[in-house]
Amino acid sequence: MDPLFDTIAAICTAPGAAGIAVVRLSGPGALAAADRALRGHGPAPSSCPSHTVHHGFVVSDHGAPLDEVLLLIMRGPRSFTGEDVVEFHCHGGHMPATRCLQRLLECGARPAAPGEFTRRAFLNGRIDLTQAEAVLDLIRSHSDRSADMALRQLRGALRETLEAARRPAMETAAVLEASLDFPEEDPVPYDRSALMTALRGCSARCRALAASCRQGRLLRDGIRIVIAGRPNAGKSSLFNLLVGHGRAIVSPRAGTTRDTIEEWLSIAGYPVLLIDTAGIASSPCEIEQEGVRRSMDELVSSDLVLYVIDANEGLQDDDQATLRGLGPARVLIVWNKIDLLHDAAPVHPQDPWPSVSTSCTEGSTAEIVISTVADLIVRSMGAQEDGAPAVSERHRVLLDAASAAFSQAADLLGSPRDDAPELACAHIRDGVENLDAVTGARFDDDLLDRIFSAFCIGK
Ligand SMILES: Nc1nc2c(ncn2[C@@H]2O[C@H](COP(=O)(O)OP(=O)(O)OP(=O)(O)O)[C@@H](O)[C@H]2O)c(=O)[nH]1
Ligand SMILES: [Mg+2]
Repeated sequence: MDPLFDTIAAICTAPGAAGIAVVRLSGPGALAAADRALRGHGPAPSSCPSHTVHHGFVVSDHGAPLDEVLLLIMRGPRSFTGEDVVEFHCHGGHMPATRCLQRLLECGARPAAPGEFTRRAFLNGRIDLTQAEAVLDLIRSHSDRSADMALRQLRGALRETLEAARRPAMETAAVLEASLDFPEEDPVPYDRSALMTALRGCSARCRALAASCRQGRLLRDGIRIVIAGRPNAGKSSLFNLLVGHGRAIVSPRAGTTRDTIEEWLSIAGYPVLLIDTAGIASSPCEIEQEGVRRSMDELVSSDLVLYVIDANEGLQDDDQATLRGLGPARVLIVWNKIDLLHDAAPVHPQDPWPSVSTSCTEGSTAEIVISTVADLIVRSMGAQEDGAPAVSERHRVLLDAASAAFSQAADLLGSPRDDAPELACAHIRDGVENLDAVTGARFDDDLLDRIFSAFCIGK
């Protein structure tokens, strides 16, 4: 049977104890399977209108009740996948949903592959590829801003922005093609410089959109902020202060933290993966050496570094050596333990790094650190128009290619070559094809497999 036309089922909710669990069915046999599996009070699901809710029991082949459920019926094409969809709202936890799913598989459905519901929504034209990708971004979002970005993309913001580059490119190609199609007739006059301006505009739009990839990465994957410094500087104390609970062990013994410790948090609405690391110092202990190696790895892949220094000890040669390897733009020096200073907090106007003074044992200064980090994040994200899409790496590659193609087409139109319009057309078509690959107007199975394999089962 064509895999697009069979009926699939999966548990859509996360495993574990919860109020309810949802099992979803999609496909032409969804209502028939529901008819067999449900014993309700009214007519069979297949006789019920779309977008209605029903109460009943999922029952075994012999009529034994397996769970009490609410059933939602959404007939295609007005459903997420575009096909007939039936959702069973079971009791939460592992067993009720598993028993319900098992029964639906006995009644003619097969287990859904990861992302298969969303894949069907795309193949049935309910959403484009950027919207399908946004579903995954939304599920994975760790902060307000990432969720907002995903939701905008889900509502078609990226497709609309792309269309603003695609439309003028298509119009330009149409003008050129009209002049090429009827060479024996009087050539259709056109304004070459206007076409060149339009193409340069398309190229610039694609380039600008591609440049939002860094913001997109930070919003999707989170901003990696690494807390580093010499042993005992108070790194784990700062980590605990920022995450709001005693996640990492703190002790007066130098070398307490060895493994890196990660925790998600949201700062200024941005998703942050905060990472505590082992103190950086030379040590004869193999385990501590491994800890330092891991700290150095984290520094390399970090977006921002909170470099903690005990203000009573000041900046040492070891600190200088570590800091030298990091660009000042992504470092914030945290002068810690200022409660122990006899004099006022030290000022280091000659240091290239921004800094903040704090005491991790006196929670009142935590706000200053958080607001300084928030400023740094906002600055490092760079200016972005409110509501503008922020693209992924997959989109960036295609947008860069489209930008180059439109720019080459414009250059050709400016050249005296006889075949310039023909070649320019080929480049425009190439650019448009790249834009179509972003939205999925053009796709192959490999691309879909790559995108949807990242999804969970049930989405
Ligand atoms: N007085 C004072 N003590 C602090 C402050 N911050 C941390 N400490 C103390 O300093 C000691 C070391 O703190 P940690 O947070 O474990 O330091 P660390 O940098 O993570 O140490 P390692 O994991 O061993 O590298 C602990 O006894 C903390 O209570 C502070 O602001 N003021
Ligand atoms: Mg520590």
